[in-house]
Order: sequence, then C-alpha cells, then structure tokens
Amino acid sequence: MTTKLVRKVLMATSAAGVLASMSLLPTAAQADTWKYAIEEAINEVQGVYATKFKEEIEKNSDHEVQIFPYGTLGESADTMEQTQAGILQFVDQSPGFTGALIPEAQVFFVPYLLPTDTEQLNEFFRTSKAINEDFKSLYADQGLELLKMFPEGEVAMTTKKPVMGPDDLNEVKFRVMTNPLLVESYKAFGATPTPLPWGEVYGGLQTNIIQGQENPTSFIESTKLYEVTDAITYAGHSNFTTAVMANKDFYDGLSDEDKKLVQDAADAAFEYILDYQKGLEKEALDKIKKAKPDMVVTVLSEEQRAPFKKAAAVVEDKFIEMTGESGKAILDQLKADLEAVSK
Ligand code: 6CS
Repeated sequence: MTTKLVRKVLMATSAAGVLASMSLLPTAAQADTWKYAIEEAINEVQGVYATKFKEEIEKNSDHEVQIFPYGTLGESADTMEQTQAGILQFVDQSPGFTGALIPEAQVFFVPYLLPTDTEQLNEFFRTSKAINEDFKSLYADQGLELLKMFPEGEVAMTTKKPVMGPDDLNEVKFRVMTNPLLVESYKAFGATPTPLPWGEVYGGLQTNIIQGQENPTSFIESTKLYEVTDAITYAGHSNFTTAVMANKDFYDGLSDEDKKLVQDAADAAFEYILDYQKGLEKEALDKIKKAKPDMVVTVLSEEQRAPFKKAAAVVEDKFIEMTGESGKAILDQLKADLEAVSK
C-alpha cells in the first residue's frame, strides 16, 4: 500500500469509529460496571446495604455494580484513596476513618450526642439537615459525593475485664478507629487509646497488644471478636455511623437519569438497612452468649454512666478546638436536628 493509501484508509476507519461512537454508543445510555468497596463482609451491615443498592441499580438500568468486600482492596484508607483517584466509583467509609480527611466528620464521636432510642435515631438520620445537606459540601471539597449516612448499631466496649466505670479502663490499651477525637474520648474515659486499622484488631487482642475495643454487637459477633474478649459493656455513649459516597467527578458526569437512579438506589437501601437491623443486636448478643457462656455482659446504670457523661463535655470542647467555626456549625445544626426528632 502506498503511504497516501494508508493515510486514506486510516482516515476512513477513524472517521467511521467516531461516527459509530456518536451514533451507536451515546454516553448517557452506555451500560457501565461500577465498582463499590465496603469496609465489611458481604453479609454484614455495609454488605447488606451495598447488595440492596446493587439490586436496585441493576433492576432499574443496564449498569452493573461490582462489590468489593473488606480486605479485597486493602484497608478503608486504601479504598478511600482509590475512590478519590476514580479507580472506584463508590465507597463506604465510616467517619471513624474519615476524621483526618474531613475533621468535622468526627462529630459522631462526641459521646452521648446520638439518642439510644432506635426509632428516634433512624428519624434523625432520615431528616437531619446536618447530615443530608451540610456534610455534602464538606465531602464535596474532598472530591466525594456523599450519598448516605446510616447507623450500624449501638457501640459496645469489649475488654478482658469487666468495666463498671472509668477506673476499670485504667491502663487498658483500647483500640480505636484512626480518628483523633476517638483518641480524646478514650483518654477522657480513662483508657490508653490505640488507633489501629481494622485488620489489626483481632490479632492485637489475641496477642494482648491491646485489651479493649468498641464496635456494634452484630459486628463483634460476625467477626468473632468475642473469642478474644471476656467482657462486653454497654455505656450508651455512641452509635456506629457509616457513610456511602461516590467519586464526585464520576457522579457529576452522570446523566440526570443516572443521578436519579443512584439517589433512588441509595434511598431504597437506606430504608432497607434500617429495617434489616431491627432485632439484629439482640440476636447477635444471644449468639455470643451461647458461644461463650462465661462472657460478662454489663449494661451500665444511669449512675454508672455519669462519669462517662461528664467526660463527654471535655471531648466536645476538643472537637471545637480541632474543627473551629465549621465544626461548631455542624455540631449546632446536629443538635438542632436531634432536638427536632426528640419531640
Ligand atoms: O472497627 C472497625 O474498624 C470496623 N467496624 C465496623 C462496624 N465496620 C467497619 C470498620 O472497619
């Protein structure tokens, strides 16, 4: 073939390619595979949420959602980086790990801020302006489209010895998620806080590098953490909050129809996961007691909670110190939202 002919053929094929891509593959209607990483196993709360989200997307469009459970792509910090880089389209990262990136997200670790009543808590997550509006712009600043925040259950402390008050946490190396305010909380509670990624918790308890940690009961059961712990204590200080988000450039590039598809799927999964969790904590505690009859389970009385509640004021001050005006605005809004659902 002469050079001229080669050039002509190339021009013709590339022109055909452009035409084909314009006429046959309009971007809006293109079926894509979206990658979504979670911090838990597929049968745990984040996995159940993600599965429902996937079902909704796939039922209502030609897109596919591929879920990557904990461990398949690294720790939570890794999947967050991958989402910010656009390698993943969706990620579930709990505020317990988002503190360094978005300091205001630590507000969920001001002890005794969230109600222990589940209905009230669910309604708060459903209606809160702080959650559904104000946090959106803070996540957007980090290249993330916040889709949903939801609760995963009351947080219990697990330790080697029973905890009746802050004195029992003295000299206890207590694992916390990698979050500066959680460190402050457990300092105020009298423990020696040790921030660690999730992957180091079971082994750390087994080898006695740490002696305590906190998580919802269902997670303590499903991850078999009860095997390496002897006491479970309910102080009512916190409910585990998690957040689902999308890479913002990816989200902004979606057609209006696909944006609605994603929002509707996130909404449907939200209601689904709240319903799914009814009775879950009790079931999990029953399983733990059956598997380990010697487990000491303590629900602290109001009187026993008093010193922990007192420590909460110190933590709230620390939160304001760490986050300034912006954190104070989120905290005030959150309190107003909580007040609205308590009526
Ligand atoms: O404690 C943790 O690190 C983990 N806890 C829960 C309930 N979900 C994921 C997170 O990694």
